[in-house]
Amino acid sequence: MSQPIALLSVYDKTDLLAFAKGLHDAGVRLLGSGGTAKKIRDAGIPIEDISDITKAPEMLGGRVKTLHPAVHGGILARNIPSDSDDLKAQNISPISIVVCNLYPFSETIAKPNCTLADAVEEVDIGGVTLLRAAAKNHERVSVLSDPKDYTTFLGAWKDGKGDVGQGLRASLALKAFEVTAQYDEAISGYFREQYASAELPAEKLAGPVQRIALRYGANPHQKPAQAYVSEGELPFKVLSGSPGYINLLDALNSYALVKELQEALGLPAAASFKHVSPAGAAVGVELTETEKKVYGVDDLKEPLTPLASAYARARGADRMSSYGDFVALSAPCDFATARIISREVSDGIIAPGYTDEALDMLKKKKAGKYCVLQIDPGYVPPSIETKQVYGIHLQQRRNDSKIEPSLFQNIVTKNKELPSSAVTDLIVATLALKYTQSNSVAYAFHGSIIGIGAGQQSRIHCTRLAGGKADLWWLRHHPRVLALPFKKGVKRADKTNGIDLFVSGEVLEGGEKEQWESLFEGEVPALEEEEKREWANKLDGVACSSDAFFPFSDNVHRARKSGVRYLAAPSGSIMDEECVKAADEHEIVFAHTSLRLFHH
Ligand code: 93A
Repeated sequence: MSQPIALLSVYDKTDLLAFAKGLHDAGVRLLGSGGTAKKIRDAGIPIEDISDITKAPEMLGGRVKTLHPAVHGGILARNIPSDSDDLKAQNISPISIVVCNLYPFSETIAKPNCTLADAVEEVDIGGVTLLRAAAKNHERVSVLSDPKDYTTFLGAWKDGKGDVGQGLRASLALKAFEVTAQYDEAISGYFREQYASAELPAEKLAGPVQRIALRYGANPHQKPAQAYVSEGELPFKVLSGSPGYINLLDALNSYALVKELQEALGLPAAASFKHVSPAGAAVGVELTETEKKVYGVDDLKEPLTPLASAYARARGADRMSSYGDFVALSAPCDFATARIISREVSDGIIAPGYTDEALDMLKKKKAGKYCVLQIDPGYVPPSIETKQVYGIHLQQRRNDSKIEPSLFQNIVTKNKELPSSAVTDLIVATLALKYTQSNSVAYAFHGSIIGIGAGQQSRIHCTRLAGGKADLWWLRHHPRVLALPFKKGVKRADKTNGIDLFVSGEVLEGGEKEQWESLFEGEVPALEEEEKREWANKLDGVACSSDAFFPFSDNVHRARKSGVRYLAAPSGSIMDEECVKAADEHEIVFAHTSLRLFHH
């Protein structure tokens, strides 16, 4: 057998001499690129220059050192007759070991004075090629990309008399692949930032738009910020305004929700998002005259289209939370829907399209700064999603579970009567949870979320929070609320606030009390506890869903207080039986879904 050959080309020369000596002592012939060979030779260890085998000098100031068929033929040749013949014909010797680490690209660009030219020179070409070629051919070749592996490798080489074994070659190859992947990511990230700069609006970039610069991240001091896809183009266009980081989190989560709602129920759907959870979500179920009043759309001249009904419901269920919302629509935005949005304080919208007149109206909002995004309804996100937290990549299969009527078939209570309207509400509640920060519990009625408890660590707090919101929503239907004598000219947002203070029974004093009273013609006596209780008893048929099992029956009892008759949650708690018993006590229909829906 001919003498094994190791090719060494390293930027980081940590522990290089000891390793080179070890290899030489083990009978390995050494080849090195310029600086690497010099260092080893200067230490008295025999090594040849790569240029001795390529018969070509390093050139272009070091840009071409190892890029040569004599090198890559030697690395990539398999142990098969045709490859051996090719090597023989070209007088090339096979290489068994590649030792290489790369120019420090990330460290260079992190320096405050790094210029574009500095960065360009740090893009390692030959080293990446060495690593990838050797990793590709790991069936025969060992690739060392990290000085920390030198000692283990040398030990294995000696023990195996020149064969370190397939297991070690495979793990070294994987490491090399990871190194080149990270290296490429750092390079593309840097150039993305340089060449798709903030001054260049997304629409004006040549070719498909892969990236948009964002004003800032979650907070104004978090700059730079961007949104991009690593392949293809972004599935949405910015028609107006300039989205921020949280706008996009809202837009992408809320669109996913409305798209699924429409698919599941065959009705146009809308959502009103705040801080990456729905404040409201609904499908286009027609509104009663009372509901129109409660949702603040009774004065609209335009008849409500199904899409407009969906948004009126989504926006109107919790008007306090929806203030400054991000809107998502499952169908192209029509004039009636745009008209509702135009009167509200809102941050932006995402929809698969806009009629001309709807777009004109939306573009005028916020003095032209309203964010209008158009998403490709045919877009299918990748099945694997990755995010980075504190420097660590976390990867998972996307939550592609389908929320459909069959999910609620396993009814575990005595009462098993689940009408189709309740199935619709359970789908609305459950789908909303799929896109709500966990823990979460949602109540739904008439195709609309009426209360949602998001992001609480304790489930009962979610159930109470959502129930409390549902209670306020219901109190807003109280005849005394509908007849509140607001003065002419009181702004919509002030009315919303005034009603919220009235129904929540907040005790007002001093200036706040005066201000509240100034909204009305004449005196407005408070809603008495007894009146509230009586009214609460009139609500029935509400659906409630939970993103994970109920750990205690208190959740079931609490839900009933807000008119819940239909309940859905995964099973799995040791208290399941207690929860079912509580549901039976209230004649609730309880479906065990066996589907957990945490969302973070
Ligand atoms: O500029 S390069 O991309 N061109 C090459 O052909 C090449 N081959 C190896 N840089 C190249 N290398 C890199 O040189 C290696 O990745 C290593 O980081 C460095 C070692 O250079 P030297 O042996 O001259 O110190």
